[in-house]
Amino acid sequence: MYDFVRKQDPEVFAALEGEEHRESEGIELIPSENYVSRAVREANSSIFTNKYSEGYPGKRYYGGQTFTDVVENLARDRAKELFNCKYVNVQPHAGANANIGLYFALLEPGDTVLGMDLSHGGHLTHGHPVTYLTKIFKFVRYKMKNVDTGEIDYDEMREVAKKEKPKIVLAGYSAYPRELNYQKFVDIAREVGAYAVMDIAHIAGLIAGKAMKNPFDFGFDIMTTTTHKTLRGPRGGMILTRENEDVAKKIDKSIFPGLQGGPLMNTIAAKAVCFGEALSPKFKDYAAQVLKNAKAMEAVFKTSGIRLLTGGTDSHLILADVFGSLGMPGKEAETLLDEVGITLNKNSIADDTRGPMDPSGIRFGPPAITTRGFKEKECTRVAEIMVETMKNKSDEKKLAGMREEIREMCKQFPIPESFV
Ligand code: DSN
Repeated sequence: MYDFVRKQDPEVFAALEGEEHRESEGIELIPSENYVSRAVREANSSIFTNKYSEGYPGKRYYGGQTFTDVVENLARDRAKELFNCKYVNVQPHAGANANIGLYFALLEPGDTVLGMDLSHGGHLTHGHPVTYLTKIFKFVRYKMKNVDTGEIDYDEMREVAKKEKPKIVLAGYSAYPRELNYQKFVDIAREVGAYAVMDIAHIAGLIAGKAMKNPFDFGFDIMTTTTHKTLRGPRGGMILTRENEDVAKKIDKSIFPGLQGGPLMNTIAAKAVCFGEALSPKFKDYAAQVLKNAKAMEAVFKTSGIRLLTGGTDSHLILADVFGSLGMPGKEAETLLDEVGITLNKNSIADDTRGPMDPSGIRFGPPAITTRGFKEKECTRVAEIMVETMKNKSDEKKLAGMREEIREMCKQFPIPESFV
């Protein structure tokens, strides 16, 4: 593999090889990461990277679009089938671009978005003060009513919506482990005349695989997403519109020419391949297994007395208060687990008293190891190793044993090349 890079650029080749080894010899638990198939990788590194294709199928600004139109139409048709909607824009380069493009499609400067409080699981692009978005739009918040059950305070959400008159009621999160009550979101949005939007980036694969509910079934108007998390596609974004053609047109204009230039046609080809895989029956098995594996990991942490935010998980994601339970800051846990071959991320927990670079929690989940073929038994063992590692941080011999066990598990479950 990488024959041409090897011959031409040994320094980049060394980094590529290093990453190949790192990914195959370690346990990947960052819940927003995954392994893509070789077919997705081939399409993503394909000849389409040569092509400019500003515009949309049938309406491009440059010639030579016979094959770009084919792949973009395939990606669009498959995405619509997967998520059961009428319109889709597959051009956003990232989830952030999808959200930013959407705001500019639907809002005027000064308009308001009602979204999840960032310390309770929301995302930077849902209006974190460090983003430029807050210079243009107003972001107001709802929170969990009870951080130990994850119940959202829908009464507060309704009150804030009535007072602030948002144009978008935004659901979605990057660090919240529970299924939402979509009907309540839609009802509140309708009551105040707002669009109901869900950022499904984390759970897109679980919705596509029918393991979690589809917000469109409850009347959500728009969904934004990334394509590389549980959906197991190339790094990129997408905006889906349930049925409103006017809105879909505004979104298309907003993404191009409003926000982006030439679409990444190689990535769009890879999105088409990924969506084809997600339509296959095996994808449903994968999505269902992700949830079972997360439950197996949840059980180990609960038995070990480690506090889980929201009390557990309904999805692929677990947030553990390791500082509160073990006196170990999230950063230390991240580094320690990395040393035994387990990659996850430190994460703020709701109302964290520690700072974001050294927070109280860790966030982890099984999407990538599920792709690798791990079932409940292996996930239980991985969670046990995590807990044992954190509880025996100074026992070098024990830690070396854990590292060896992780290496062996990875050998037994090589990263698959194909999922269909
Ligand atoms: N960085 C992503 C995540 O890990 O959740 C969100 O953008």
